[in-house]
Amino acid sequence: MKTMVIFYILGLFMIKKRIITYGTFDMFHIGHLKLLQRLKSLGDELIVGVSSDGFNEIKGKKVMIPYIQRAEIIKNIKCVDTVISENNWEQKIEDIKKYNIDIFAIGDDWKGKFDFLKPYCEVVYLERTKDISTTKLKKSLTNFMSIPKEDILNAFEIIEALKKDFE
Ligand code: C2G
Repeated sequence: MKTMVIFYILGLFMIKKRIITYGTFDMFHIGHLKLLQRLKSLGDELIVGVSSDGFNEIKGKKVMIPYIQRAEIIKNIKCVDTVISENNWEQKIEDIKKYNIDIFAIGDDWKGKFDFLKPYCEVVYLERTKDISTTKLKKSLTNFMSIPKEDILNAFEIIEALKKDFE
């Protein structure tokens, strides 16, 4: 019994390591997922600031998926514990204090940009996942959508004809 009480008290004092990150997470892809999973492996609790539509306008970023849906997607990622809205550049210090954050972490495309947070918590930059980005996805979609419908239909006809030749 005594041991159990000791363990219980110890558990109470067990310090939970809290991590925070921020991002747009538009057209959620494997790069986003791998980053969130690696972030969670740095500690116990992961808080994600999802950029609001208004903030993305400030960032000059055109977004396909509105905030409400991006936040819902991130909220339902297993390794994410809490989602907050990112509305401006200045809120990070307040968030770090408010959520008692141990680690601020983000992809290394932001390397050095958030070093000003070092007086408040550990700052970590993680390597991005190669060969995947929302920008690239948008470009391929635009290219695909720019192909005239007739050309696509013609291509299918040619493939159909070739298929018959091979049968
Ligand atoms: N990311 C990654 N690998 C990729 C693409 C993205 O690890 N192939 C990471 C980025 O480095 C970032 C996160 O996924 O940490 C979200 O990326 P974006 O949605 O592009 O976020 P961004 O618009 O850069 O917003 O205040 C900080 C900003 O909100 C960051």
